[in-house]
Amino acid sequence: MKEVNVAVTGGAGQIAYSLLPRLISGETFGENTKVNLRLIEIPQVVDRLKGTIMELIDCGFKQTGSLLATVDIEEGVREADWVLLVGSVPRGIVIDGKKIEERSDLLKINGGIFTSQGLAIGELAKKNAKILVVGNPANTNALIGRTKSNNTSQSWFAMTALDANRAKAQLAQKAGVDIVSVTNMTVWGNHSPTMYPDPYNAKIDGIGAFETINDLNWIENEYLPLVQQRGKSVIEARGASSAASAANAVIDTIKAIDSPTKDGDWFSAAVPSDGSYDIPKDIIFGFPLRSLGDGKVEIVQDIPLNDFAKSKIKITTEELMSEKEAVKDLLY
Ligand code: NAX
Repeated sequence: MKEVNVAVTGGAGQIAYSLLPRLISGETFGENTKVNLRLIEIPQVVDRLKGTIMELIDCGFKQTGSLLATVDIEEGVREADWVLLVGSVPRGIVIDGKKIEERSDLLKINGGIFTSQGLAIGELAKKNAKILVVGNPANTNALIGRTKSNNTSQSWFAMTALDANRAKAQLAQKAGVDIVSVTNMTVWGNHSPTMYPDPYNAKIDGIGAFETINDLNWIENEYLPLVQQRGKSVIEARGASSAASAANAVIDTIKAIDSPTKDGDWFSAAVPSDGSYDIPKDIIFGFPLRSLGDGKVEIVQDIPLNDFAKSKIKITTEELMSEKEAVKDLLY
């Protein structure tokens, strides 16, 4: 069997609980790949991972390789093929007697975490390692981590696949079709409420979703908020943030990156901007992507953007630039 080394931070969190069994079941990396899992946590909760590891063993998957729990990021990411940065410090946590509510404070606290993680990944993970940032604020955490890694042979992504799946699901429901009929979904920009899930270039059974739905008011005034606020709606209904769907989106992203994209389609993730679509270089921006299946991922070019799209993309770009400004002390 082939082997793949996968490091996961936030291993004791709720997304990880849904994610980990699916990483070692053959579903994500294939039936004939053994998965060596390194779970990384903070000292306060690392002991809980012993229980998680017992459960992973008890799943009895033949693809399960070695299982390790550690507080040491360097041990966790050494020789990693994939690094899934799921852990982060949530909004509302109390640190040194102060409740962290402001996005700028959250950016700085997580910035510190992603600094040390980026350094370790750049130095110790494999040369062609792929890094997927899930922990929020995901795009800017990825910007910090990538900058600190100082290793451009590795590929950094921030996750927007959950937003894309939500965006597809809403279009499918509105059109009364199965979700697999919806293709070519792009989530432009930031994984935040400013994201722009693009209904003008998405397709339903190969035809423009906009034409099929034929309801401008719904598209521009109802659809976007539905997708942008879906995470909040899940929290209100469930009393906890999205976990199973977030784990599923991690798996979708890994598979989308690792296998060739179907002809004519694309997938969504945030990657370092190369200036495409006039997005400032190097910010981690949600683009339409195609995988060649050999580890290379390209930004799909020449997708038409109307004035509505341009105005939305401007808002999310400005937000990412202001996040970059807030952490500029960490970007060297
Ligand atoms: P949980 O709070 O359940 O778990 C987070 C875990 O990370 C905790 O166990 C914590 O101890 C750990 N952690 C914190 N700092 C760490 C560090 N320095 N090293 C290793 N582990 C560390 O959160 P969960 O619901 O699992 O969500 C994880 C992250 O995903 C959050 O930041 C959340 O906002 C983000 N999300 C991102 C999504 C996306 O689409 N990009 C969607 C879902 C989710 O909201």
